[in-house]
Amino acid sequence: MTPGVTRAAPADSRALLSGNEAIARGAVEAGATVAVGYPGTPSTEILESIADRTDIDVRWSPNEKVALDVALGASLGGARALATMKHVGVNVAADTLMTSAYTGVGAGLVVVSADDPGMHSSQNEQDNRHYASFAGIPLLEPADSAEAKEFTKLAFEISEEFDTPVLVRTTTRISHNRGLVTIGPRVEHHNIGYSPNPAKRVMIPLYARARRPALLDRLEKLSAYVESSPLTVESGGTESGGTDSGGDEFGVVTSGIASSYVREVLPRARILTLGMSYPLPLERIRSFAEEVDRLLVVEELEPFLETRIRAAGIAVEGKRFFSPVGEFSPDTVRDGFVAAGVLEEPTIVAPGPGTVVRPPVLCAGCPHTSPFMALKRMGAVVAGDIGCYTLAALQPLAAMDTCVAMGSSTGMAVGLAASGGVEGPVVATIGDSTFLHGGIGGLIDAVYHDADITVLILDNGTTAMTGGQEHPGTGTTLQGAKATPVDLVGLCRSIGVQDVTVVDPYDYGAMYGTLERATRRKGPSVVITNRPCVESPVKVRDRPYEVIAEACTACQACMNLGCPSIVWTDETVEGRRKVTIEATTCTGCTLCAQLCPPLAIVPTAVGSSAEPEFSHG
Ligand SMILES: Cc1ncc(C[n+]2csc(CCOP(=O)(O)OP(=O)(O)O)c2C)c(N)n1
Repeated sequence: MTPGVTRAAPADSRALLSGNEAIARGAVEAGATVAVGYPGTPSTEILESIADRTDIDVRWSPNEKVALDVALGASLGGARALATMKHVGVNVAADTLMTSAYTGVGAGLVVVSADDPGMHSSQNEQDNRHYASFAGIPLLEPADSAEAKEFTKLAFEISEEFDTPVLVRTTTRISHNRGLVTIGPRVEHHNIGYSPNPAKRVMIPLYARARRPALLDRLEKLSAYVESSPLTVESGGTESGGTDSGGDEFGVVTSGIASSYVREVLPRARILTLGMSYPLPLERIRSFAEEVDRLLVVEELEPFLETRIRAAGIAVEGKRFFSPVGEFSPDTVRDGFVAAGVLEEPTIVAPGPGTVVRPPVLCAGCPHTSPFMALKRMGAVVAGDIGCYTLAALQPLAAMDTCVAMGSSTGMAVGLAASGGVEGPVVATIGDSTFLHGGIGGLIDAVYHDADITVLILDNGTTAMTGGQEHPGTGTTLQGAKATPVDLVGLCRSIGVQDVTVVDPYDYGAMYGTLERATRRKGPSVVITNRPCVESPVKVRDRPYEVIAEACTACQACMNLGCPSIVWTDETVEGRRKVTIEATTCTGCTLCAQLCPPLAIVPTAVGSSAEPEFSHG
């Protein structure tokens, strides 16, 4: 759990907060009493930063849909509620989101979508502003931490005033950058009580039909609101003559992080920054456009603003100059303005050595390593999933055939087996958090259709990929309470899987043998690994191993593990390099020793200089 920076800061002081911490602070000051989400970069720290508050019920849900369901339920029950997730998480929650626009809210309901342009840590770079227009709900886009806090507070008010969920959309640079934020007091928002209203909340066709015009009517009111809202800010335009003059030659419409880049690159230009970008303040934009010769839109990813502005009959240019692909930076924005002919200086690329690009690898001693070695050796077709173990797609393990969306592995394995076109065993590999998030349905389908697949649940007791969050299988909640852990073996058996085996992934022979037997079986089987993540709070370390240099034949079998603790030496045998082990990072998992044909890898001797301090897990 990340320490609660926002909680520590006294009211009326200033603090340097990340956008995520600022959003959390906004919810705190708005008096939210329920905050719920599912981890996902770049959104995770929002909830973590307020996890130790006693006045807010802060929770991880098994997935984003449940998180939004909980938040909507809490809102209808009279509590201000915050739901947080990464952009792809909104896909999971979309079913609820779309219809929550019909039901409206009780107390304020704010949904945060943290998007990831450039895919730093994601499987796609979808632009979730579209969800606001798709669902018909208002969209706020903060441009820095200070706005992240203020907009979140305002979002609760808009939610209640217009009876709608409000989407606050950030991107990685907003979520993770730090900026000065003025800390205000928490204004307690006492529960407004639950008032039953089935005609508004039971969305059977009869009632839902009446809510659709209500939704459109609300959007009209929001359109009127945004026209005079201080969320739309005009800046620049103080000087005239030449490019970047602040004159009338051109004006820029922008939102979110792109607006910060525009202000950095063209500090004097006329800029209209949209804090609320759905619905759009089209009349404000129209009058702004009339005051300038050319209107440019600078927005990251999709032409969301550009398309709507053009559809309103306003001449505008944007994606011709500013790419819809990847993340912006001041440099790419500068290049766009040069291409548009409003700026003459091209980007100067600073000379320098740059950073060394290292391919990501699984940690030393990661319990996900040996299952993938075994699967590769077996020639299995592996439907992978999303988690640390996705790194097994890369060399040297290179043992994954597909990876699409969280929880998809189980269903995709069923489909691969049903295709009739796959030779060899079909195995779905899925982490414990991901299995509970979205993988169970595919396993139920495997039982239902008696699919010849094996589901390998890589249970490391945490949500490692996003930094080690609790989940329903860990036995603890985000706020540190003890919980009943989901019994994975019992769960799999209860849905009808006959063959469920738990295996130690640090025993390569057992791992291989178990998978081989399970995949030979007709019908679905489940194999569950049982070693905790090496980065878990209780570090699992044993005596480190070392290579007896004289015994090493440079066969390099151990290198197939891709363990970052095993490194080359300069000593060679027939042109092949021998290896050694970094004792400081070796966890003593023993896998390399198990794989070493000449038995050249052994535990360090007690008291040897290579032996760091270690603790038994
Ligand atoms: C819909 C969605 N929500 C959240 C994420 C972020 N995310 C990626 S992997 C992962 C879970 C990883 O945990 P687990 O399955 O236990 O595997 P581990 O990393 O521990 O090996 C999460 C939350 C995502 N990619 N997609």
